[in-house]
Amino acid sequence: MKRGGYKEKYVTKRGAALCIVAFLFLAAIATTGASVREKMVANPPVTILSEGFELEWVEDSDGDLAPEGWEVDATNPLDERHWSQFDNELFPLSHSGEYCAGVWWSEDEQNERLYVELNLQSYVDVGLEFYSIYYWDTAFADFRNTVEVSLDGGENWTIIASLLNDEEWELGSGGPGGPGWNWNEEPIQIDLSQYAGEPSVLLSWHYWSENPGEGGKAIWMIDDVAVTGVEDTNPPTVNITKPANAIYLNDNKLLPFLMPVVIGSITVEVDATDAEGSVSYVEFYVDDVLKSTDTSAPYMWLWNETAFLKHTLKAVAYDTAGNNAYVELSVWKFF
Ligand SMILES: [Ca+2]
Ligand SMILES: [Ca+2]
Ligand SMILES: [Ca+2]
Repeated sequence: MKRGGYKEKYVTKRGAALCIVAFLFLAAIATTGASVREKMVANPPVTILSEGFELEWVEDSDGDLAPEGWEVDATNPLDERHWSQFDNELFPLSHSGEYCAGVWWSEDEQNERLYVELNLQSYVDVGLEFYSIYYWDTAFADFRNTVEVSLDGGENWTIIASLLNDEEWELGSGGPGGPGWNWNEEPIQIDLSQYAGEPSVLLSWHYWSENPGEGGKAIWMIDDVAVTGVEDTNPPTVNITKPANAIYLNDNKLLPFLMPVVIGSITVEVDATDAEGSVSYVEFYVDDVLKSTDTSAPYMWLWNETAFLKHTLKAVAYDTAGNNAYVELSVWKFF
């Protein structure tokens, strides 16, 4: 009887285990997981900013005259030694039209900035082009004509081109200015792609000296500023890498299985990449209820809520342009 009792118990346990396995097998047939992908579309470049300085300048946020929507930061005591609108009636300095933007030199301090805000959130392959008049001869060692970028609203600026100091920009044969001048002969072309995806990029033309208190040594004119970019319309690619088709016990993979079976808590891991643009964040859902958002790779969420039976795990990846893609996975969860 003793032996029979043991056997009976054993059979019952084995039967129950078989039942669960059979149940899971049947469930596996109904389980689907699919990654939604769209075909990559290559878009032509579009104009993000175009400025020929032909319209009358208006007051900026603190009363300086600037092109509409632009800002001028001024140091020199004289308004006409700040960045200003230059008329060809004085001297033909524009690249096209009647006007350009420029700074005239002064004996007094000049730390003169002209800048505009760009929203590059939806773009990739961003490029800047403008025409310019400047004296690149190395005689003025301390003097700077720099193109700069700020990502923190103007607190910190990064020089992306130093026209008087980088050999790369020793352009032009002089025009009416003579040798050492670039006189609107070739466009200045600067790649801004490293700032693609950024919602607020300040782009500045900065006329200044390494010696505080000094004025500039030569005029600097710019015209026909153009910023172009390619619109990112391609969503990221997203995959749930954990849980995979396996049985997990308290976040540890026990053995491969036909589908994900999770006993206890699990760290859900998602791989999200973007062939065009960059991934901004990943959302984690269980049965269409948002559980967590991760803004930096590796994208993870600890699913430690008690749950039983079949649930739909969904990960949605967004790029900086707002394009998104999702992947769904049926997961059997116990405890
Ligand atoms: Ca112009
Ligand atoms: Ca101002
Ligand atoms: Ca994208």
